[in-house]
Amino acid sequence: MSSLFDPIRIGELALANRIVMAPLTRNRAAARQVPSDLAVTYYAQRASAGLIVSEASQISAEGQGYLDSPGIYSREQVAAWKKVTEAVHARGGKIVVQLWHVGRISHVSLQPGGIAPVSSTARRANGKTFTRDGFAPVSEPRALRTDELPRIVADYRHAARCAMEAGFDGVEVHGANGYLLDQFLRDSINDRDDDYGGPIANRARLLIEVMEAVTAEVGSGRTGLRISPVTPSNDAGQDSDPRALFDHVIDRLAPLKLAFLHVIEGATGGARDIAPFDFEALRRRFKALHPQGAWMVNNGYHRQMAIDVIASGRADLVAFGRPFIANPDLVQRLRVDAPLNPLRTSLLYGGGAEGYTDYPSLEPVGA
Ligand code: 8OZ
Repeated sequence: MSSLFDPIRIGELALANRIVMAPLTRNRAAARQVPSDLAVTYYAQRASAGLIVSEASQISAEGQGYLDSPGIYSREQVAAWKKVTEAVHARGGKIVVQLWHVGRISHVSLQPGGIAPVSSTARRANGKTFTRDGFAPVSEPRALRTDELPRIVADYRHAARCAMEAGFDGVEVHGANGYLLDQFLRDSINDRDDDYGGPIANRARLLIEVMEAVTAEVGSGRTGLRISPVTPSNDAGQDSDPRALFDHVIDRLAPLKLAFLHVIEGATGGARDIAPFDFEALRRRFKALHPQGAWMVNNGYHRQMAIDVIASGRADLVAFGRPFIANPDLVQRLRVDAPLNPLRTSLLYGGGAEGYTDYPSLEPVGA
């Protein structure tokens, strides 16, 4: 029987345990979307995770949708991320960067030149984002032309190359939560009539092209993908047949031999049973077609659920989000069944050290 606390090898990565720090948006980047020195401390404090997936980091200036989220496309960003990866590695941890393009979940004030954000569609999402002037409704997007999509794929590939230069152990492509790739996947959003809209094979095309480009750049054994088959966040609605959609994605990804698939069960940060979906059937299909790939689960796991899901073989890795914000030594606390620090939710997004690097460990870090 496997234990949550046992080491595991996934692709090229040897992990000390099966506990993953989930990607967590914190909106504390400095000017020009450069990770701050506080981020170095924050990630280093959490390096006992078997694997850290960094906060979502935009692949291009156009990919940004929230104030002060970091990027992974400029020299300056790469140099700053290098300090993060070195600090995590110095403490024996592993870290991949999450590659993000928000698509239509953005605001003109966050876009280069103040122009419309891009998407699969020209229809605006019903939602808000956080800008320099506070919360604002997201802007009306411009539908990407077919001939622009190779440039989007190239932007992912460029960001993947930057990730390797920054010393990351790999990358996770953000295919979830109603952002650009999900805006192509779901027929609740994608209203295109070109080769990237309509049937499932067309809606999945951009994601597959992105995964091919990213794996070509960093290697399959260092690449993962995050999906959220039924998460309605960011006005994503529900696809008419998420089972068929994600079966197709899993089938098409098989030749790429990914290191892991990261699956959000239910609504991220919300109910696990938001909409009916047979995650276990998806897992079995993944395992049949991707024998080398790790199945990473996420959303609302507490200690016993995580121990049980690993022991039963229904997952290889468990990603914790909010518990990792409030508990830098979450692995140790889970190991000894210690109480967890409460999360200060008012300090999640933006600001400085408070609510970021000041959560206490059981033992002083480094002791
Ligand atoms: C919370 C706030 C802003 C962005 C996601 C990247 O849901 C996010 C995100 C979460 O995937």
